[in-house]
Amino acid sequence: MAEKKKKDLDRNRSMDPAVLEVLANTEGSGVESAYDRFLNMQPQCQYGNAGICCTICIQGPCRITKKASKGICGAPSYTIVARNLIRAVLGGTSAHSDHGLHTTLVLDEVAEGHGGDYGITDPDKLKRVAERLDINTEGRSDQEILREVVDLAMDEFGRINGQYSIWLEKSVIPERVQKFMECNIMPYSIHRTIAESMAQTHMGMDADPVNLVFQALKSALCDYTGMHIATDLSDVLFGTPTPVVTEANMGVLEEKMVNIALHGHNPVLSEMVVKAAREMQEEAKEAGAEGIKCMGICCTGNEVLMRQGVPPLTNFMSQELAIMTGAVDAMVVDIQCIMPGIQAVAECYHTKVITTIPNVKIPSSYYIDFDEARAMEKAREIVSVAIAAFKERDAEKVSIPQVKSKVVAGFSLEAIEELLASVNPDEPYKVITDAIEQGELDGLCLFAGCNNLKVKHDESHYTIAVELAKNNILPVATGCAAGTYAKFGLMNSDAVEKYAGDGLKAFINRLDEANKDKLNGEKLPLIFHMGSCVDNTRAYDLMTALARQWKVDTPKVPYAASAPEAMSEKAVSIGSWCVTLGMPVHVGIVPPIPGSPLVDGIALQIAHDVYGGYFMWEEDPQEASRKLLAAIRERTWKLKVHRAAAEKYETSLSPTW
Ligand code: NFS
Ligand code: SF4
Repeated sequence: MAEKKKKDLDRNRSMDPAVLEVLANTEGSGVESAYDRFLNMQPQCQYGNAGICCTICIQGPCRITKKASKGICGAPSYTIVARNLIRAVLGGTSAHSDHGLHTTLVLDEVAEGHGGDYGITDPDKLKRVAERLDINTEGRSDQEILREVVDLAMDEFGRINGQYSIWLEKSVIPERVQKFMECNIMPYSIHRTIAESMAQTHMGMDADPVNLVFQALKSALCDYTGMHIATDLSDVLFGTPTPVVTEANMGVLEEKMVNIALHGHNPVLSEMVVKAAREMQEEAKEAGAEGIKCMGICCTGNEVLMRQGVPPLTNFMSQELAIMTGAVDAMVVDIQCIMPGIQAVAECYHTKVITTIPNVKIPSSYYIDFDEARAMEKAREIVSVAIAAFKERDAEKVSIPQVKSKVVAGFSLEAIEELLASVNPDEPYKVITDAIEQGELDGLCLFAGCNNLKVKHDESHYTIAVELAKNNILPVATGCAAGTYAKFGLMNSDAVEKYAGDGLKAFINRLDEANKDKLNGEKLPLIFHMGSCVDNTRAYDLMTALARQWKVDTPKVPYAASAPEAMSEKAVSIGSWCVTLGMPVHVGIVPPIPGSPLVDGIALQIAHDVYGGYFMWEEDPQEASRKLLAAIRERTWKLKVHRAAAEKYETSLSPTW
């Protein structure tokens, strides 16, 4: 049998031993997960895969074939691919900015004095955000500052024209804003851009692929803005993350406790459930449990890990398998990346799936409308359902894989800055730029994104990060990529010993040494967990900080991004703004673009000429590591050459490379 065929038939498509154990335990039980459905779905449609299937009007679907080189309306492949691409970006932009809007609206209530159980947890962050946005903080109360910050945030969604996005302008370096203005992709606001982009892709509207791609990038900048608002305001509401220590993977499930899995993305709900669970330990004991344990899946898991030290249970691909351990009493979900399949799996066990948001319901699930005005009351109701479910648990069906690893997480940009400031209080980021100039580090890489069974679950995340760490690239991670590293023990100091190249090891050891009184005896991890997917903005802020330190535009900073197992529309929009903001971006699943060599060429090459960032598609993790290393090292090399020349001739850095 051809190698590919064998791979396609393998149900055990994961590198995670806990996942393999659950799959083995449930083999033949009839409980179906994504690992089975993926096989049922083969072979997948190659037209869709290449992006050349159009369903934008109901004359379609139109597929580009040898016989039919254009859609019925005459749209060629480049129009179809570009329109599909922009719609994927809009899916991501809408999802992220709706999340940001939700956070904004909660803070709007706080600003009006009706926050209920919500309040300003981090007034210092509020001031930092306000100052960044040029909002006066002198002599004003937190409440007054918050009012103005929230008003501006609301404006970022609804502004019609006359003023370009302020949140975007103030979060990136001026050179980038100038670039966006020159290319006419600087947005007024999120909602306006989403509407104009949807209009642009209606049947019989824009057919020009370049115009469409530029509009996709403008939409992606709105994605960035919505995410930045979400991160900034979540920090104000719940605190800016600082280092925390816990464990990850299915071994965190406790046989004798009420296990609540928090799944989704928005901390507005999960923070409250964590709080309620802490308060309701007695109720759980009355029900015969030893207590209540919360644990996270996907990005709501990352949010409560970063701020509350809640252990990550698993990442996207294996969300159903968590239930198949028989030990999850309730899976509480908010928004995004929630497989509808969890309900059918839960019905084979005692697990209650609790949906909580009006636009995220799953038939037959338990729905508790999470009304923010009564947040704690609702959170307690949710925890009560979990406690009641615990009593129904079937001990025969419980089988918890004893697999877990220690995790040190909580690296917001502020937390990283503090670590660096222990070495250089005046210029913290110089600690990184010096390490790169002196050859200790070769650069940085952000690992982000989802899981996707088109490659083996977790394998690409793992392989590429380890390979880059060996080659002295400082790794940071978010989202389900971070989930992989947490599960596999790459987010603790043992991994530094095992995998870091000599330079990276020396760098981390120096930070450890300078911070030894601050980390409660802990040591720093190999990979720095910067948070959920909206927190990719934290990772980009790090790039901005390095660009400011070097006084160069971001495309000159040796910092790449990689989404080895990308899956969602959100990953498409994040990848697009990373490119627009100047990063080389590796994607390990080829997105539906190559059906138009023209659009593919824009993504892979032309983008580089215009924005400095560009995409690289590469499924093979070893090959991807080589490409990422080459992309980062090229920048490091150029930067060094130009800095040496500027020093020698006593001139400023040439802006033209
Ligand atoms: Ni990002 Fe986080 Fe995970 Fe992918 Fe989904 S949870 S927001 S989209 S699957 S990383
Ligand atoms: Fe076909 Fe054109 Fe309609 Fe798309 S918009 S489905 S290509 S006729």
